[in-house]
Amino acid sequence: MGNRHPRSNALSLATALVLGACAFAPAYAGGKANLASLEDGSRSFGRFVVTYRSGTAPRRDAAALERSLGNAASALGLNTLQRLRRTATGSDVVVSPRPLSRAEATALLHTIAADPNVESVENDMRMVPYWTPNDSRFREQFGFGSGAGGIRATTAWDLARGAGTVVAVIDTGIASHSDLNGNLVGGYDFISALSGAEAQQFGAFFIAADGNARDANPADPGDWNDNPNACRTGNSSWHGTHVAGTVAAVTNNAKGVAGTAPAAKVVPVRVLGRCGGFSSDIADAITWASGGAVPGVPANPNPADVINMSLGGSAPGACPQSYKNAIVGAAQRGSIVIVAAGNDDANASTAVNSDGQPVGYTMTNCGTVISVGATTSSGGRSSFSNFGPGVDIAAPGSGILSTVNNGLRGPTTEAYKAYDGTSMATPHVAGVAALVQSVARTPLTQEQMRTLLKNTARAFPVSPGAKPIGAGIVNADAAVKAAKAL
Ligand SMILES: [Ca+2]
Ligand SMILES: [Ca+2]
Ligand SMILES: [Ca+2]
Repeated sequence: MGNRHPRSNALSLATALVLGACAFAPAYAGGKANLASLEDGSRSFGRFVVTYRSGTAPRRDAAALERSLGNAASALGLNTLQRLRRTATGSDVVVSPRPLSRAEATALLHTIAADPNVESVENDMRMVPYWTPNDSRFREQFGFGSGAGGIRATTAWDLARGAGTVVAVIDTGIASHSDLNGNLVGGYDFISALSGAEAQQFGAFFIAADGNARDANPADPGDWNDNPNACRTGNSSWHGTHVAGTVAAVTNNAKGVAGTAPAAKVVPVRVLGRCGGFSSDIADAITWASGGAVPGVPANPNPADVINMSLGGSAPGACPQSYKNAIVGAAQRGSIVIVAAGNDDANASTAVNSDGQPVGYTMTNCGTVISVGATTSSGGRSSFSNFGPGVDIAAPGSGILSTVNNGLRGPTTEAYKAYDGTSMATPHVAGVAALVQSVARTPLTQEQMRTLLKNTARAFPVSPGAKPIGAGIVNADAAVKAAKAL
């Protein structure tokens, strides 16, 4: 909304220049009184900027100026108009003795403009900041800004911040973080117990790592692995905490990072543990997150407007039927399902599996999902990002700062770290979808959301060339404006 202000100022300046050039033009009050300057969102008016023609008495002489202002004031029944100061460019800032209504201010502008010595007069317009949160590390979050790689969230936040929406983050669970906890609600841990044979091989709670099966506590106990026979070894990732922070870190708290949808709530749903997680658990999590019934699990009291899945197969593979069914059900219940395209620099739709079949990557190949590729701070494709016709849209995924934990194994102290991945791109789009739903008169369906996000996407500043990653970079500002216009 603030965009309009500099433009109308530019127009009034142009008008003033034209009038200044036509020194012998007849007095034309309508043109000299900048009535558009009253459109600054104010309910009352009290400060005006008058510019007297160069060389005229009021421009030269304080007493003449006082007379000119005094005449205008008395014509409107005001005691006086006081000059506050002269600006660097020779205009005078004047104040009325009391707040004026729009009609009174309009009359005042006309009256002052009727003085042939006056070149222009306008309301001293109030500019507003494009809301930029005060989070201490916000300036490191290029992904939210208006630069080449940014999603234009800072301008979108003037119109929508996601209030009233819920984003389910189906991931590794959540670590306590003071820059995130305030935006978390509910949650569940869907990692089920291993079978007897599996438990014998890896230990009963190998994947879960929290000492039990499914439970109501989605806390992330860490997903470190030091068993090379099980999967790749490594320290805990705190992946779900990072993703959740990008969706809705506590924002404008003078601390840490901002989130894409600062007023949205995140439901953490734990499905990934040590060495990942099973599709059967993830399918149940999708159903539950969207408000569907899962046997043995209490209903989700916070059904998701948007489901973020920054996860997928580690190699090409056909979409499991359990996913397809769960995703169709989620869409029917009104949840927008947004997934990561994957990080293998491969075609997410046609990459071949070990049998040579062109199956692509799960989740992109799961039908109605909105699949997200990753871009860098300059708006080019992240070198790792999967691509292809199944990728709908892109978002920042290289060097994304968000909330994590310092623990190499279990959780210790909270931290912020920059991660790379389509996992980091996806929550930018999920957050934008939450912004959209928060202002839409009627919540968009999955297909309506896909269409809106693609139609409003920003053209890639750097072409992804032969490795397409969708319609463009998600544009929060344009998406929100389009949603409000529906
Ligand atoms: Ca558990
Ligand atoms: Ca648990
Ligand atoms: Ca913050």
